[in-house]
Amino acid sequence: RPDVVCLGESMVTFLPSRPGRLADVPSFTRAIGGAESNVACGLAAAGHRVAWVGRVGRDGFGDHLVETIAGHGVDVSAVARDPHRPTGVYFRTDADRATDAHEVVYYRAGSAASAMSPTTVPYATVAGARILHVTGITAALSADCLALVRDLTEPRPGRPLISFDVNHRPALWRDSTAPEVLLDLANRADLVFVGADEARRLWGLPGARAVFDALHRPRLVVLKLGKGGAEVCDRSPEAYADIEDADGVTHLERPPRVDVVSTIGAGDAFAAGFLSATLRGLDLKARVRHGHLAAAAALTVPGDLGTPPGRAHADRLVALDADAWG
Ligand code: KDG
Repeated sequence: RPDVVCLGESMVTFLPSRPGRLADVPSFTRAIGGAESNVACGLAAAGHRVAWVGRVGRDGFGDHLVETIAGHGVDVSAVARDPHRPTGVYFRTDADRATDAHEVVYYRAGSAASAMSPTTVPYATVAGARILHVTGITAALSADCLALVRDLTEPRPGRPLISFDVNHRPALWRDSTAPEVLLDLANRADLVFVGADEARRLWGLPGARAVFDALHRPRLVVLKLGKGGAEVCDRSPEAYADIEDADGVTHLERPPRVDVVSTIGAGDAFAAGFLSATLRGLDLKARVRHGHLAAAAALTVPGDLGTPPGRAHADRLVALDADAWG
């Protein structure tokens, strides 16, 4: 059985051949995207047994996704093929260097993945894994997909540790329920990843501590601050025993400085690095630093998936003192 199951929609992604408005980009290069399969690929690269659970069309794009993700070492045996609905795709532009603004156009309404439901993905699919990783993207795909995420995150004896990345994609939410729905899902999880911008936009919450205090179930909240690093709040103060400047509850860990090519996929890579170190039982500071290293690899390539340092190399980098980490 896999140690980790990552569930969600993956899409064929079209990356622009040059910067500028979508209206002006003349051609695109095919790549793959999908927040949860990105996390799965990152975990496989770090040497873990991981499965991606999703649904794609019975079409060439579906073949491409399944074959490419399998090629990263991810178990795709539970990926369903839908004979009636297509594989989702999306196009995007390069981000503006100063503002990080970019255009994204999804063609995924009515996609194969949007037909995932508690019936098509029974709990048995994830039972027995150590971690189940899901995101707020799935909640926005359809009522059935939301029901599925709710079902899989129900409190059950012996359920996997639930890792939830809020991943608020405003373009996918057709009504105003995102703040409430995503807060409820975060509250069903054990471990929550959220961007500082998302926490402020969705809930008006200004920091990791504020998010933490607004939730009752998660043991750990990781607030991602982009170039500022990541702030973590943990319910178990002993997790901080080795961190000198920790106040017992909140700790900020800075990232290495890199020349950013594209921020897309960096959050997923961070989650993969963090979860990998979690599976290995590393301390909290090392977990965040492994997240930062994996994110740095994704930040320096145009697509979603970077090539993070191997485990032994990453461990040496993580062990460097604070000067190296800025
Ligand atoms: O996290 C990267 C994802 O945003 C990208 O791969 C596409 O999953 C995606 C989405 O729904 O935005």
